[in-house]
Amino acid sequence: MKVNENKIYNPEIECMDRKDILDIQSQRLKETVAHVYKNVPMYRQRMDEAGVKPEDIKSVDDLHLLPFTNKTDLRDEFPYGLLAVDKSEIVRIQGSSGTTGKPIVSGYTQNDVDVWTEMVARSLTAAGAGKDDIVQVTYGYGLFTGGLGAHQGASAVGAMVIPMSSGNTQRQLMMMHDLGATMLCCTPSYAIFLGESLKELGYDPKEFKLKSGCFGAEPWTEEMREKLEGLFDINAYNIYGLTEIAGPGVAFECPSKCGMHVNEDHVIAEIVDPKTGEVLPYGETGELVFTTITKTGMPMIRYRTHDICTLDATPCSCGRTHVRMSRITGRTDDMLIIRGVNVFPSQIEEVLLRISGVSPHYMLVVDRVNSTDRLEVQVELTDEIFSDKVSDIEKIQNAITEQIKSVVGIAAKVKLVPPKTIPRSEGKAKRIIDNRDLTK
Ligand code: DLL
Repeated sequence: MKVNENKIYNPEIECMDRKDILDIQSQRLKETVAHVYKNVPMYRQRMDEAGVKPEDIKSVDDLHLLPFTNKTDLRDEFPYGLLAVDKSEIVRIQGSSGTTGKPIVSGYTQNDVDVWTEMVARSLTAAGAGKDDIVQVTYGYGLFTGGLGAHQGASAVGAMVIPMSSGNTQRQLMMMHDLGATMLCCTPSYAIFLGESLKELGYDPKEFKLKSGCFGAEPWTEEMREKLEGLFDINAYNIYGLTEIAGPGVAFECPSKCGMHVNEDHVIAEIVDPKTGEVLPYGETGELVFTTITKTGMPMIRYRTHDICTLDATPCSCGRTHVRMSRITGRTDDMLIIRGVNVFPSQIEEVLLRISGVSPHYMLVVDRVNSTDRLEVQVELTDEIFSDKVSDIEKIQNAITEQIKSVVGIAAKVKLVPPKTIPRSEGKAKRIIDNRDLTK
């Protein structure tokens, strides 16, 4: 594996004394709270209901007084209700799939794009990128933050960017080989697929110049890291983020590979008990909650990510002082991430309700085959259709497959099953069988 010499993009900030980080956070938190209270009706109303005024927030220690924000708030206020500035100040919209057909969107001012770019630049630098590097961006470009986010960060470090976007494995490998890409940015599962396709397509791994990769947008494991590092002879780093907060780069791994440093001068991370909302001490497992403290367009106050992890503020051997978050080990809601795409069972349900001949009883079965996620949607036929011609049933199958592709954005295998064969549950319906092991 190639050596990574631990370059730091912004050492003054990234290696700052923890006391100074907390001072910066306190100052910026106060400004952000005043900004949203003045400009966003939802935040003002929530704070009024909770009996908290902006003046009550004197430091990070008072953060817990503020009410939480949820994905449903973004949906309810879609698309512009949470903007804290005039729409004319917004220079970009990015999004991800929401709990219904509507995406979750976030508006960015130029300041927000710049802050996000700096976060990704820090991440790519930690993974070894610099001016001499050639960064192949294989995250999707578009509303999804992966492509443009990685692109901006790579440009900021002065690297040469190959803006491939996702898909077309043969072409990805050809460009990587011919242009001599030194860094790959994509989902870990697709990276493994690329690595495995390499030999099948007759390439010799030694002919590639790749030295590292920044992989994220979906949960992955140490086992997958080992596999990736072996396939390409690279260092594989984890990068985390979410649209609501910025995109990739909210947290990133350094060469020590022991947790992801959260960019604490831009966001405050907390871990809370998912049931009670009580703040938990560092080291305990719970739900990750973020508050943005430099975002101006659509600031997020105590945003519940639903991602489960731990935080660690002990010193890191790389010299960076920002708190580290562990790998994501699960979700507190029913969101699945399949090949980097966020999928909610309610989206599938929405599709099924529109198609006649099928019942609303379904099961999502997720497997990881050769490191690639596969989704099978089992759907019950109604009694009336079950006795119909095979060609009619095929039509239904195709319609569901197409609709899932268009609404959810991923290809799923649809399996139609006879009436009353999907187990009924007495309480909350069990809709997901996830056979992937994300704990290792
Ligand atoms: O996935 C942003 C991103 C792009 C991150 C490229 C890293 C690389 P969303 O589409 O809004 O944004 O999905 C956010 O994805 O709440 C996590 O559940 C999951 N996620 C993102 N990164 C990781 C990671 C992008 N490294 C949701 N490990 C988050 C585990 C991740 N889960």
